[in-house]
Amino acid sequence: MGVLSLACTLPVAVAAPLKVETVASGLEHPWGLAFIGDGRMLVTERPGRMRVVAADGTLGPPLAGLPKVDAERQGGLLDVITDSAFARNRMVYFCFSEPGAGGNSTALASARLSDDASRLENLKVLFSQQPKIPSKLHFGCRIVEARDQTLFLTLGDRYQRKDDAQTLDNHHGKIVRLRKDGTAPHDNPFTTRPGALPDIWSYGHRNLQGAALAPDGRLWTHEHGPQGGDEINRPEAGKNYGWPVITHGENYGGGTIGAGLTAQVGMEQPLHHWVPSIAPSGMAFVTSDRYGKGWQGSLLVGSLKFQYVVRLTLNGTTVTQEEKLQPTLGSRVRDVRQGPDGFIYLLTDAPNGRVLRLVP
Ligand SMILES: [Ca+2]
Repeated sequence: MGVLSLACTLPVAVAAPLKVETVASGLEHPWGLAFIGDGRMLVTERPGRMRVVAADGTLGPPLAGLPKVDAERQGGLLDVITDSAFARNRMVYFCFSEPGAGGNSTALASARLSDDASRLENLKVLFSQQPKIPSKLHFGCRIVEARDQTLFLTLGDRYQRKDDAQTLDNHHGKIVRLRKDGTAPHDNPFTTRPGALPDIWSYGHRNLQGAALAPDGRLWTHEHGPQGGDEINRPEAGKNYGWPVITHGENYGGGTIGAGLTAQVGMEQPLHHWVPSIAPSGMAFVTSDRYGKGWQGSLLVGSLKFQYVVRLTLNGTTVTQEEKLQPTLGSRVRDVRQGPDGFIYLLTDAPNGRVLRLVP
């Protein structure tokens, strides 16, 4: 299989041949995928549905008990994860664009999957991004459970409010860290700063549609740049990731953003960036041995724009090699997950979206 490196400064990798299996189809713009045991998975569909997909690919009916979502453009029902103790408590967390006074914003909810897996019970909205504004763009919306059982939620800048990403009195362009009841942990970085929202973990982000916990337990994310400048970051407590003051991208159609800076004191550089943009969505670390030793510890990132998956080889926080796994999958990649069986699963973003499995 021919494989090209995207960044000419990195070595070109040779990918092992991969077979792409279709596990399920008929999903309308699926966005998030979570495994619930016995080969079954929960899949969200952006218009506002969540279903159980059986191991053989059979789609269950839409689950009852979901909240109303504002499903226009990029908004709708987005990510879903299971609780680390799902086998015991059947709890799930999901995020969505929540309608309300002023427009909409990203919200995080918890619920229990009923014993017969037909509905969500005891729905609680744990968190709503503030403020709500009339925008159909940049919801962010990936959820990661950390090892201390707090939840990270990524929040987009909502496009027209990008300058908000630099101030701490709002949730635009932020990552927040929450307890499972929605409250802010006392050891969050800004809990004692006057005027700052206590749930903020990091700021200066644009639109984060990928987040994953590394094998060492650290949070990694990626975010869409404007035109060019998609980034990989390892967001740390209280740090400023620069948007929109610094970026390796430019305005759509050309022209600098702000002063056109790519670096500034007090702002973090990305660990990796892409020019041109790949439009990243979905992210997973490979920990299984299904793909051989060379893949273990790699970071996989889906590309909406180029319809492939990128595998990044890491040495600590340094990206040492980049390869694209499939020349093209024929569809935009929305989510990337490693299943409990060790295989990599993808969601494709399409009116007839699919669950795919990569098999060596
Ligand atoms: Ca940045």
